[in-house]
Amino acid sequence: MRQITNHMPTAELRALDAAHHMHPFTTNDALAKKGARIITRAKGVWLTDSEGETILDGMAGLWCVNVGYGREEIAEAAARQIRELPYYNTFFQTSHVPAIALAARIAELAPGDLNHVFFACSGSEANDTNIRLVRHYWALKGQPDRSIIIGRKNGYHGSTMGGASLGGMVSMHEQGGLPIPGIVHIDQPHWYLEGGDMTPEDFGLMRARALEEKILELGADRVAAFIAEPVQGAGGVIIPPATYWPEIQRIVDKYGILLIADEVITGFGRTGNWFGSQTFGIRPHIMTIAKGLSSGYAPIGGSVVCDEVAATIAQDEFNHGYTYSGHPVAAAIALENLRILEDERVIEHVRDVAHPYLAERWHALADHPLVGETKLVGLMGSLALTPQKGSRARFAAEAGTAGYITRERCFANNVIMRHVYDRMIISPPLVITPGEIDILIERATKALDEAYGKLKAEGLLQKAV
Ligand code: PXG
Repeated sequence: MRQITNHMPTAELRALDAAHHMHPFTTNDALAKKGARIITRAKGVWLTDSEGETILDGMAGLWCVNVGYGREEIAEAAARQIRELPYYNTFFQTSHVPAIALAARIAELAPGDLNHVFFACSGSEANDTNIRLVRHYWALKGQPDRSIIIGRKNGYHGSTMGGASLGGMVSMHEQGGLPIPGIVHIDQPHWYLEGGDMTPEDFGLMRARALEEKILELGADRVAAFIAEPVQGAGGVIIPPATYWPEIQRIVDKYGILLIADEVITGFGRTGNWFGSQTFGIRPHIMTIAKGLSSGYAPIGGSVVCDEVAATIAQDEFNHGYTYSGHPVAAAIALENLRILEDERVIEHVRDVAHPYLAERWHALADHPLVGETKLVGLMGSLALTPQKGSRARFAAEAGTAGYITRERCFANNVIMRHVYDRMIISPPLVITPGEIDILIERATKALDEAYGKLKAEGLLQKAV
């Protein structure tokens, strides 16, 4: 077998990557011409690429590496578990210690009576589980017609048939025959782009009441559940107005529909509490978890289910599961990750140190000529790029043009900050220090300066009419 290693020339690795590796969410022909940036190792908040450049990872991988890269304790926990029991299933009346311990630990950490965990390998799979789980729940309650699930436009719940259907990404629905039947979407609480002349508070109430309107339109006895992210992540770090979640909670309570909080990004410290539901005062019946559960060190996710729903499901065989549900190595990794989060008081660090410091520096970017607003909760933040300050105007250029140019300047300046259309987003590892935040802001500012210069030179600072 041919050895392909970290020490090969970048060009060779790129050529092999282009020849054989199909990248997710990528125009692979264009990437093949340009060549992927090849990441070879990482430590803390720092990535190293095949050219030896060090890059500050402002996205914690893909919103997941909460404890930072290179944790020896997690490597040891994985190795120990592989030696002891690398795999066994939990289907046929068997169990194993890592799955038991992880489920029990999640039940301790999760709010309210969310005491039961159904394991999956990713957020997408967990949301597919949720679709089947809530529909089966209502069938067992003698209400099989309660099968419709309401999601939100520009929400993100994964990329499987079910996950992408729950999500409201138009570009995903356009491919592959989505959404699947029985899933509908309401408008999102995105005040900056859609709030018009309304105050954020009034707008938040209006967008929450869209749920009530949809329930009444469909008939409450046909609605199984509402699913939403406490803060939309992939949609652009859209933090809803303060009025939004209390009104949503009132509506789901009133009509007795299940509330699924998709905590795949907001879970495990990202918003300054263990879960985003705590930050926003939400009482979900089910939480979707993944990403920060293992800090990305292993693919694992799950549905955290409240007592009543779990008790109902328990009456019957639930014909659902994955070969790797509760995989022992992934579970051992997740347990060690949760131990680190607790023992090193990482969530307290977010709340008391990193968030306050980042908030000061992030919101100062609002003075930049290219920045229309800045938002931050815990350690997830966004800023809107603007062609005209003070106006909340969109760019005349195709949505995402300014964002892409800015992202390219970030990449060139060795800081990872993503763009969602013309919004820039960050979600750094939770262990980031004030000194590293200074470097993040320094590089982001330089990237914004360069992007502003380029947009100006190319006549792209025009607002849409
Ligand atoms: N729910 C939420 C809220 C997510 O953010 C998923 C479910 C799906 O998880 P898996 O593990 O199946 O990917 C996610 C994933 C992006 C981006 O571009 C975001 C995600 C995944 C890939 C890209 O911001 N979030």
